[in-house]
Amino acid sequence: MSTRILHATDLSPFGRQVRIVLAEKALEYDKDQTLALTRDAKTFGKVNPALRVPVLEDDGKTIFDTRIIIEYLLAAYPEPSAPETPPLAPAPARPEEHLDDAMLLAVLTGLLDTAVNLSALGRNGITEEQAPYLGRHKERITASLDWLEERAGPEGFQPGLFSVADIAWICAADYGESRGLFQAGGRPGLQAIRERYAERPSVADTRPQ
Ligand SMILES: N[C@@H](CCC(=O)N[C@@H](CS)C(=O)NCC(=O)O)C(=O)O
Repeated sequence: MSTRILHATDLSPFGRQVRIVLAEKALEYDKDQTLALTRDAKTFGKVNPALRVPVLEDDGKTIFDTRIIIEYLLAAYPEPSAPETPPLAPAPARPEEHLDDAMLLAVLTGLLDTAVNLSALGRNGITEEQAPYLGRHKERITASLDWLEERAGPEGFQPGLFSVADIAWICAADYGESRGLFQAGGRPGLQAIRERYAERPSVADTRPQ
């Protein structure tokens, strides 16, 4: 039994970002969906007050929030593992581009947060007529995609590296498309990032079926 446990559902797009990094680092772990399915806020809240997964247990630490888990994994396990080219980025942001890279990740997180929210409210039967704020959600998705497209270069978001932003985008795009929330098509830069990494084992092996 591994001492590393990833709490998430198999379909969670945030959990998938962590699974891609774990695969890139060839780190073994056990999956546990119990926390994700816990409806009791008191129990869940003791682990993550946001009541959300993913949560990672590693080396005696309990870590929540995707960005923080990935930052932790990159720092705790700096050795490159996957033989693929380009290599996984050593950190979420490049020191010399720290502000721009941090804002990029903020937009990507906001995009996926908004998509997850829209999907959950849709499942609850909430329509835009009942909650006009849903319209704002949709505008935010379009504005985010347009903004990201302007920054998607031919080698992804960080030339020469498989970046955390590339991972966040791939997971958001696959999720958005599978739920019918948005399409990457029509935005060639963003679409090219997905195609570039579609066959990379960490990406292909974690793609929801
Ligand atoms: N900011 C969080 C968001 C995670 C998130 O939204 N997780 C979803 C699953 S993909 C969740 O747990 N949703 C349950 C809920 O909102 O009650 C992160 O980056 O880890």
